[in-house]
Amino acid sequence: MYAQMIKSEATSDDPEKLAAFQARIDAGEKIEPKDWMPEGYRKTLIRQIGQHAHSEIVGQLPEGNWITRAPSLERKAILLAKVQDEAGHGLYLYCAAETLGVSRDEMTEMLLDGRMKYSSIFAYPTLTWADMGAVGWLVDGAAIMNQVPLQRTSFGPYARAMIRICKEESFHQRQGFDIMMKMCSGTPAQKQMAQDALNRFWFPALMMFGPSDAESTHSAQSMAWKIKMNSNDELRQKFVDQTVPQAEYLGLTVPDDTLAWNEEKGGYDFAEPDWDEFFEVLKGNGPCSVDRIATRKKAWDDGQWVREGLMAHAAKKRAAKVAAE
Ligand code: FAQ
Repeated sequence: MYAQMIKSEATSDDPEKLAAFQARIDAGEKIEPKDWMPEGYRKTLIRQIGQHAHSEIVGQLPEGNWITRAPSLERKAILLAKVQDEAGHGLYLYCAAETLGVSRDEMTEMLLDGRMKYSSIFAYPTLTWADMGAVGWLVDGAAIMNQVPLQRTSFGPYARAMIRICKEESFHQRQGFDIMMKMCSGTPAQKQMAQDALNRFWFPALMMFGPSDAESTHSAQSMAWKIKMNSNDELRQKFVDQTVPQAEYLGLTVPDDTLAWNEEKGGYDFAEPDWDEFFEVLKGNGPCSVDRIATRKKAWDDGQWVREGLMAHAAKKRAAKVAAE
């Protein structure tokens, strides 16, 4: 079905319908699944929402890694709840994408065979407990910066899913910052562990917003369709401006010698991440890329019997209903 949709994108949309559609977007109306939409709009949404869903699901892995090793029962319960929230986010987002005519199975297959991506940040390892703090503080912090504006995105199911997701991400960000505060007010070794986590996660967190505006292939069209509300560089700048004072409050040093407040622009000047590294991660060459996909593939294969059982049950119920009619 998805393959058919991609084919049909080649047929150009009716210009009158396109103009009426753009007028609805410009007037701030929400587009709902059964409304007419350009094939490019549908395809872009499937790509973005599907990749977002995959990111939430794959994003459970680096933190799931620490559930059994959390330093106290309370920390374990909090981390467990957070990781379960991420699973919930993935499920709402898969549902939102399914309203566009793609199935969850198809999206999963595309993730596993490399046709769909997941956020670059989850290709990095979580080496110490302080990484749980850095992930909550920086990764959820970056996710919120990107997702709060998406509550106003033009596609109704996506915008509505974002409302709940953002509330939960705010809790996640706070719990991460709380871990960092504890580590930074602990022993010198604990504070050093927090600094090391910041050193390793700073640039990968900046990469979460995507390539620079000059390199972004989708931004212009996605912003015209209000699938994206801000450019990648705008959000990256806002994230740096918000996060640097938080690092100062913690007594940590952002690992960027060039970082300086720029009075004129009212924001920080900062170093770009290593974009070669980013594009390597996107190609599946991140430090944990192979492991992440192998883990998802194993989960998918292990769940085969459940899917078959559900289908057999549904077929049996259908047959019983037909026999009774
Ligand atoms: N990683 O033209 P653009 C989270 C790709 S949720 C991987 O700028 P676009 C919660 C992009 O797909 C994190 N790929 O693309 C959590 C495109 O390739 P394609 C996920 C990336 O779509 C926290 C190409 O580069 N959030 O963290 C990345 O307009 C803690 C060109 O780029 C979302 O998905 C990247 N970082 O803008 C969970 C939010 N950046 O597809 C667990 C929604 C770019 O043509 C624990 N998504 N690419 O092959 C978005 O806002 C956008 O899709 C962007 C990228 C901003 C990510």
